[in-house]
Order: sequence, then C-alpha cells, then structure tokens
Amino acid sequence: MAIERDGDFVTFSQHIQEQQLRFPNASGQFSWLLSGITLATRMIGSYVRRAGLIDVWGEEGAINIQGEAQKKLDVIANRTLEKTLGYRGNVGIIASEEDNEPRVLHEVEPDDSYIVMFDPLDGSSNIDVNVSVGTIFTIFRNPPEINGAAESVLQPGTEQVAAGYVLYGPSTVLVYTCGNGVHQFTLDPQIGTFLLTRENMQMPDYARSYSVNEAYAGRFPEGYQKYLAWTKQAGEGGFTSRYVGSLVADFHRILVSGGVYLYPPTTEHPDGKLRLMYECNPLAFLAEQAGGAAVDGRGHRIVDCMPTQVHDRTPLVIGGRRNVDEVLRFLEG
Ligand code: AHM
Ligand code: MG
Repeated sequence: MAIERDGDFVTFSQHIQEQQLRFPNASGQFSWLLSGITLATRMIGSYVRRAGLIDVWGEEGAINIQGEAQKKLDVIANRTLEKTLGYRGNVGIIASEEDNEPRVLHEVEPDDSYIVMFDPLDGSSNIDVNVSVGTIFTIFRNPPEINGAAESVLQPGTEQVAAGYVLYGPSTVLVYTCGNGVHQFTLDPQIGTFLLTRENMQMPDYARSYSVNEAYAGRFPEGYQKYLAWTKQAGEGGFTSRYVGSLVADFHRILVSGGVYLYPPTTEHPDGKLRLMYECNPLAFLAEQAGGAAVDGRGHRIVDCMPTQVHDRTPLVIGGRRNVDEVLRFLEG
C-alpha cells in the first residue's frame, strides 16, 4: 500500500510513513520519535530567526564539558530537544554535546527503545553575527543487553538507524536518511511544515572545492599541508575554497555542489575538534548514503570507528568519493 501524496506536496511525516512501509513490523513509534525532532527544530529555528530581537545573543556564563563557553542559544536548543524528546516514550537515552553524560529518559521495552544523540546548535559561535547554524542528530537502537546509559551509547556509526540535520540558513532545511537514500525538506514558514524539496540526493563525485580552516594549516600533519599546497598549483580553473565555520552549512554545500571538507588533527588537538558521535557519524551516514565518503585520514571509515566515550573527537575528511580519495593519496604518500 502506498501513501497518497497530496498533489506535488509531500510532508516530512508522509515521507517517514512511506519509509516505514518498507518494514512490515514497524510500529509507528519511530515516526513519533522523529516528529519530536522536527518539532524541536521548528522551535529552535524560531529563536534563531529572532536572535537580536529577543535576548539570545551572547554567552550563558557556563563552560560545557567540551571546555567551550556555552552560548545562550546552545542552552535553549539543548533544553528544547530534551523536552520534546522527553514526551516521546520510546526515547530511552539521550546524549548531547552540551551535557556531561548520556541520560536515561525512560525505561522502556527494549524492542521499542531508541538512543538519540545530538549537537543542539552546531556553529553557535556564528549566531551573534547572523551566519547559518544547525542542529545535528543521530538515532541508534537502545541495546537491551547493556545496562547503563554511558555504555549503551558506545556503538559504531554503522549501527545508526537514522541521522540528519536541520540548517537554519536563508531557508530552514531538514536533511535525513533512514538508510534508504538522503532526502531534503524545506520548512514552509507560512504553514510551519517541512515539505520535500530534494529526494534521493546524490553528492557530486568530484568538485574542485575544499573547505577547511586554513589558518591552522601550519599545525596540520604534513600530508594535509601537501594537499593544500597542491590545490594552489592547479592554476586557472583550479580549486576554490569555502569555509563558513558551521559544519552543517559547510557539509550541506558539499552535499549539493560537491567538494571536500577537512578538519585535520593539529599539534594542539591531535584528534581534531569535531565530535565522532553526534557530529561526524551522522554526516558520514548521510555522505555515504548520497554516494560520498567520510574517513578519519588514519585508515578508517568514520562509521567504523569504535567510540571509547560519548564525547570522543576524530579528524574528518568528508565529501565526494573522488575528492576524498585524492586527499588520502597525499596522506598516505
Ligand atoms: P560547536 O558544535 O561547538 O559549534 O563546534 C563545532 C564547529 C563546527 O560547526 C565548525 O565546523 C567548527 O566548529 C569550526 O571550528 P574552527 O573555528 O576551529 O574552524
Ligand atoms: Mg558542533
């Protein structure tokens, strides 16, 4: 049975229901969970759009587990996700960039229990200057055989059942995968609903564009330095560079237009800055579903990396398959 589509308009919840039809025993609980995420992101988006008009600029005054000063909007976004997911009885555990430890939300039947991990407001240092920010999320099953939130979340990215992000840019877009392609929805602000705008997205295999904070280049391993030097020699028609400094925005551009994003190790931060569980894993799942690649530059796919704790960091090379291979040739050679 196929869900009827209303003319040309497909809402996010219709799309999820269509996806669920692939799983004959699906209980509908999963779409209920995802609707909690879309509700939260619509609320976060409304704060982002009014930043400056309401009191959400600046710092909260606390330092989070990452050692970073929390922005007011980091705290609001985190609380909003926690609250909306708290009403979803099938969310057993949540873990956030802003919280010290994963938390048990509900003790639920093992078969129906999920773990949701998120970066509530990625790129939040950009909020005060009106540059795009985002929310990143990933969903795992809550394994019944493991006790304790801290242990249950330690799963490799290959176990993700869904992942995505919302980018609060000129328009608000939601991109997600349940392991059956990558799909984009755009929030129609008139009706407050996400509508399908790109289905089965494919990342270009190759584009002459790279995205990296090049100010740190002198502190990158030699292979990255050689790659970046080589891009300068490509001459006319050669490489271009784009770096927003919000991972979601930089990744979204590459998903749509191609290229490669790098966050290498530095001398001060040997594992780079980005977090494996709720930044790199979800984007890696999306990249691979869209025909791209995501690796740590040390011989592993991102999704194969086994976390040792929820806030683990990893270097990241992500983008079109041929772009990533090109970078790896410099790292390996
Ligand atoms: P955040 O989640 O605390 O905002 O930090 C992650 C952000 C990414 O969005 C972005 O790609 C990166 O930090 C930028 O870091 P840098 O300023 O070192 O280039
Ligand atoms: Mg982030």
